Amino acid sequence: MASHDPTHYAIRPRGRIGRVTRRTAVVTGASSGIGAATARALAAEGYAVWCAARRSDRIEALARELEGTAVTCDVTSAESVAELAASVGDTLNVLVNNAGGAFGMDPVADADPEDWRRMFEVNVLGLLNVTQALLPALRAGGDGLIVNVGSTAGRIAYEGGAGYTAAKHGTQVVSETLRLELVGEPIRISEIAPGMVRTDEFSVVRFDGDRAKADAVYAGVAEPLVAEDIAEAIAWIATRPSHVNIDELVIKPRAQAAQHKVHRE
Ligand code: 8X3
Repeated sequence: MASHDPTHYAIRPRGRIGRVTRRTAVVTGASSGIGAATARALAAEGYAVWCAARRSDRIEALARELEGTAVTCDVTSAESVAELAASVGDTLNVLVNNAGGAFGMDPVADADPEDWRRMFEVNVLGLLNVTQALLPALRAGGDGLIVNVGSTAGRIAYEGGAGYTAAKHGTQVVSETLRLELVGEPIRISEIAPGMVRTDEFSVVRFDGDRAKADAVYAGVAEPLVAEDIAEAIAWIATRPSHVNIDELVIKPRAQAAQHKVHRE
């Protein structure tokens, strides 16, 4: 995907390669799935990408591939996030708050509060930590963009999903609030809300490694979305001209008309 504006990358340069300037991006949760695909998509658009995640081996391999920077980072740890901010330095153009996840699928009556705590920590408090730490650099960059990876789960409720849907509603509300609070500053706020995306880990993690339960989520669905579908949309958001704020983008596979209305063959 090419930028439609050849001057786009030249705004508030941070790094220089010869005479060419590069815009900068941070992607959290970059070790797999939507995060890794987004890091690749932004690098393909010419961004210098900081790949942040807990699993060092994965992000180091990705950073080598993209000629980016790997930062081992747990978004739920303030110290870890401070190290990410120190690595990024004084200016930043794009922050993709992608780190997140679902743990468990129990009804409210039986849910494990520890699962809920982890979901709130990574999907909401982690997003807060990283956003607070990198806002000064986004401001200083003069042309900042925050893309929060939410979910259709941040728009609706479904049985067994309350912990995750509550957390992703949190992602949505924080995005909306930030847009209000930062208006007038050179920072755009977008939220992308994917529906059914088949990645290597999301459902396997949700069901604590139970592959059969994870596979059942996608059973008979001809073409669930893949991570690259979401990554391309994020790269598109990032390459709009600076005055264009894509507030929110809900993306579902054609087979998913609504959360409960999924065509299975
Ligand atoms: C993932 C979408 O349907 O599993 O964010 O809640 S769903």
